[in-house]
Formats: sequence, C-alpha cells, structure tokens
Amino acid sequence: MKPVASSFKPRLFGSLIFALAAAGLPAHALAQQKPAQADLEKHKTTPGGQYEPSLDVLMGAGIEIPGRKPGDPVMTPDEFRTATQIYFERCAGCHGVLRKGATGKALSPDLTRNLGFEYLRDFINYGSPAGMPNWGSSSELTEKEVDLMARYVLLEPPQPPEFGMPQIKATWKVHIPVEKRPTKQLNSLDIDNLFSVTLRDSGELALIDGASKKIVAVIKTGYAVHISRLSSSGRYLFAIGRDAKIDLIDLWMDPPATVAEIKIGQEARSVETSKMKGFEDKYAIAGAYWPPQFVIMDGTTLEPKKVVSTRGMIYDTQEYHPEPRVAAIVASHYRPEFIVNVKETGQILLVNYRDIKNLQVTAIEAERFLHDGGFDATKRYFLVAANARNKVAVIDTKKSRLVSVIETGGQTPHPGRGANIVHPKLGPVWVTSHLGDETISLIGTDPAKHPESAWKVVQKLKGQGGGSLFVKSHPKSPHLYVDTPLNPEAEVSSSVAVFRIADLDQGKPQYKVLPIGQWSGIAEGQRRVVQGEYNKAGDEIWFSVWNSKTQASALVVVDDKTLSLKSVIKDPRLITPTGKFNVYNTRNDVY
Ligand code: DHE
Repeated sequence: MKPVASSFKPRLFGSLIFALAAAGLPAHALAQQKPAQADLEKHKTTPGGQYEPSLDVLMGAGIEIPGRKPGDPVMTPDEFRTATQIYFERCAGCHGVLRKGATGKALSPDLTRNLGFEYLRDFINYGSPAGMPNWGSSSELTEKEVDLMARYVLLEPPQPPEFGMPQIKATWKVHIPVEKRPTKQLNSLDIDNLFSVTLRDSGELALIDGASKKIVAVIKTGYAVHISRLSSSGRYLFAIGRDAKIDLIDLWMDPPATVAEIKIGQEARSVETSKMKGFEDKYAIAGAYWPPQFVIMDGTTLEPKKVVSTRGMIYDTQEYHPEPRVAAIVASHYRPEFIVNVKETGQILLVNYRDIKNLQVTAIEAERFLHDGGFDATKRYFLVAANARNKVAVIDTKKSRLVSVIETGGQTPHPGRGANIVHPKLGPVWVTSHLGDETISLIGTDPAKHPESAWKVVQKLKGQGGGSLFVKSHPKSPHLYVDTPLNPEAEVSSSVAVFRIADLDQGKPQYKVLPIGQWSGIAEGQRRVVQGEYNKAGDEIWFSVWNSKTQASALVVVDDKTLSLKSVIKDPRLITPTGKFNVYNTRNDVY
C-alpha cells in the first residue's frame, strides 16, 4: 500500500543528503540510495544518543487516536498503537511527547509534511551526525517499522491524559497509618549503613546491610524503579519508579516495609524530602516527566498537598514549551526550599515550602536541558548539568541566586550527584565526567579561599573514554572513581578508572583500571559497571555489575585504601542492580 503522504514532495536537505551528494549521486536518487559505509559511520548512535529518556510507561495511559484529517496517511488502529509505543520508547525522549522538540527537533505535522514521507523514512533509517540515531541501518527498527514511523510522524501527535489532584489522590494508599507505626526502631539494623539498591527491571529494591553484605529485604516498587532518597532523619526511604509511583518505606519496622504509596503522574524520575532544620521529615516532593509537574506531599504519609505545573516559557527565547520535564530535585540545607530543575525551559525553581498554601517559587534563568547534579562539599552551592548544552549551572542556595553557568569542556556532562575532592593545589573542586567523551572536568567551588579557581574548570583529566555516567569520591577517600557503563568497548564498560587525588597536580595524572566486571566472576553478558557508592565509613566503595534481566548480575565491593577486591555480592534476587544509595551518605548529601 502506498502511503498517502508519499505524494508530499520530499525536501532534500540535511547532512545525510549532503553526504550522498558529496558521493556524486543525482539529487532525485538521493532518497532511495543507501549511503556509503564511511558516511554511515558518522550517523551511528552515540552513548549520549542512547541515554535519552524512554517514556515507555505513557503507552498504558489511555492514548486516544487523534481524529483523521484529509490527506492523513492510512494507518490501522493496531499500527497506530504500535507506532505510538515505538515513538514513546525511542523518540519522545528527544522530540517530546507532543513532538514540539526538546534536545531533538520538533516533529509537528506542519513541519513533517513539508519534509515528506521519503525524507522522513530515510532520516529515520540512516540518522544524522547531529545526533539522530540510525534506527533502520543499525537494525534497531525493521524496514516495516521505519516505514510505519515515517507515516506516523505525518499524523497529529496523540496527547496523553493529564494527571491532576483527583487522579493522584485516587492512587494514594496509606498501608500503615502513622499512629500504628513503631515509636522506636524495632529491628537491629545499622540503618545508617544500609544500602538501598535499585533492581531496575524487576521493579524492586534490595536493602543490603553494609557490614554483613546480606540482603535484609527485597521490596516491590514502581516499574523500572529509578532512585531512592532518604528523609532527613534517615527513618523513611522513598523510591520512585518510572511510572511515577512512590513507595514510602519505614526502616524502623521489622523487617522494613512500605507504609504508603502514591502515583504523582504517568512518568517520573525524581523524588526528594525536606532537609531544612525545623522541617525534617515533614515534606516530600516528586517531579514528573509527564504531565510536566511536581507534587509536594506529606513526608510521613505521602498525602498530596500541592500540584504545580512546569509548563511555561523557555528561559532565553521566552517561547512557550508545553512539556518541560522535571529532572533532578535537591533539598536546600540553608532555606526551606526544594531546588527543582526543569529540563526544557532551563529554569531552576526554588520552591519554598514554608507556606504551601501561598507557595513562593523563585524561577532562576539557568540553561536548557538541566538533568542531574549535586552539592559542593559545603552543601551551600548546587551544581547541575545542562547536558545537551555541555554546561553546568551553579546555584547559591544560601542567597537563592544563580552564580554562574560554566562550559565543562567536554561533550554531554553527566555527574550524577558529582564528586567533591580537595585538589592538592587548587583546593575544593566538584567533578563531572561526560557521556560523549573521556573528559573529566574539575570545577573550583571555594570562592572564599580560592577565588581564582571558583566556578571555573580548573583541570581536565582524561579517563578511559566516553559513555561515563557517574563519578564518586568521599571526604575520607584518597581516590576519585569514574565509571564508563555506556562505552561501546566491553573492556571499558566493565571496568572503572581510579585517580589518586594526591597525584592530580602532576603533569598528566594517570588512572588505574579496576576490572570490576571480571572481579564479579560473571562471565556472561555485557557486565556494565555502574555508579559507585561508599559505605558510611567511607572506606569501601560498591559498584553494580549490571547485566540484562535474564543474566546474572552482582555488586562488587572495593577496598578504597588498597583498591583491591573486598567482596562480591551475588544472589538470584539481584536482578539488574543499578543505583545504590547508602542511607547516611544519601540523607546527608555526602559525595
Ligand atoms: Fe537516571 C538519576 C533521569 C537513565 C541510573 N536519572 C537521575 C536523575 C534524573 C534521571 C533526572 C536525577 C534524579 C535526582 O537527583 O533527583 N535517567 C534519567 C533519564 O531520563 C534517563 C536518561 C533515561 C530514562 O528513560 O530514564 C535515565 N538512569 C538511567 C539509566 O539507564 C540508569 C543508568 C540505570 C537505571 O537504573 O535506570 C540510571 N539515574 C540513575 C541513577 C541515578 C539517576 C543511579 C541517581 C544517581 C545518584 O547518585 O544520585
């Protein structure tokens, strides 16, 4: 069947076309020809390209097929459902749920119809060096699926439903009311040295005792659970799934168990709790990717108190963005404020929770595509990556204002919460690695004693390669660790690089490679080694060896002083372990 849209005249432009033209092909043949292998190489998916959000939960949200318009490509309801699923899983992260553009270009029908079916099909097939993955030629999508997606983007985008207070309230369950909970810790766990480990693909978390390395409990959570955060006292643990479900776990119970749950949207990644003196354990906040909103809740019951939309203007162009996602959220230690990072508008919102009825929000103009970040060692300054802009924005949480926006000098910074170390010559610095290359950037964070270094990239180290997601150190550690789980080389993705902090003032600081994947004793799979996390004492660091759901995974514990293998935690229940959150370090922002 010939799609109706193929009658639209393809407008031939873009780097793929230039590459073909350079190869001497006539313009009319361009859309149909396979480019040369050398040109295709430039279109390959990068680690950064692979790491875009997959909004796969949205499909379950009751998507309506938009009304057909004259000239629409023919598509059966089944095809439409398949295409919507593919779009949310693979495309919406960059192009937006509503196809208004995010890090990728807008794909609204007024634009796609101008491009035409053939152009779109070839673009989806071969990608572009500007970052569009080569979905077809990499065999990620079949020829039929590429054809389907080219027709799909010519249609009006379907709009997933909103999720306001009535829907949020309907999902809220208190399993154990506060008055029926223990009044003192009932178990004998060393709570501060517990690790909450994300078991991504089983939708669970494992609580592991830091000393014995024994699994204390495995607790059901939301779909593809993402992160854990702790209440200020350390008693309550909050886990958020990609389906925006939060589980509130009481660590005083024997064994620790879920006491309340709620869904704050359809898709989410971040949760945090109030840390300011006088507000300990009082509030929780979670941010959603869809609908674009954050929700403030009671910290002990999850009762939703306030839903705030993040739809609004992009900070610099002052244009409306219909779906600015909420990325990292941290809690200020200086003011009763949550620091909410809004990706697409580039605004950092300081949400004052002193008076929720008369909510005061300070909107700071920062940079677009804010993603993840953490505090400096004093916890006064918050540094967040604007990843697609290769920048880091710095907020002074004491004065509630922007300090600086810094070019990191690498491609796509991805710090996690970053690492704070004291450089032998340059004083306190905060570190980020990068998804796109091997650069590890050190940013000065001490304007009082090292004003010449403050808010500048004072040193760039070279790590093992691109595909890094997390750096880690500890105030007591002599080392800085850099993972590379998304590096295409198996040897690099299954190991970590370690720098000795004392050597950083030498000409070209060298790193040592720890073969964590090999140490795990697991022979199968990709053995991606991801996200170091210290124990409370700061003398050992845990890494996840992250395999697929059907393969063995493990946690590997390294002696921080000797950089030798200390222990391997293996258990059939450890399915796809990724993030690890030590209670003490997480509640006190130690990293
Ligand atoms: Fe994450 C933190 C979003 C994929 C493991 N991740 C975060 C944060 C955001 C985010 C916004 C910051 C939360 C905060 O501090 O409040 N992550 C996203 C995505 O949008 C993305 C790119 C794709 C997606 O569809 O979700 C994504 N993340 C991943 C993974 O594939 C990882 C490696 C494995 C997994 O479990 O899914 C992963 N993300 C993590 C971890 C943290 C995190 C471990 C917390 C790090 C920390 O030290 O605090």
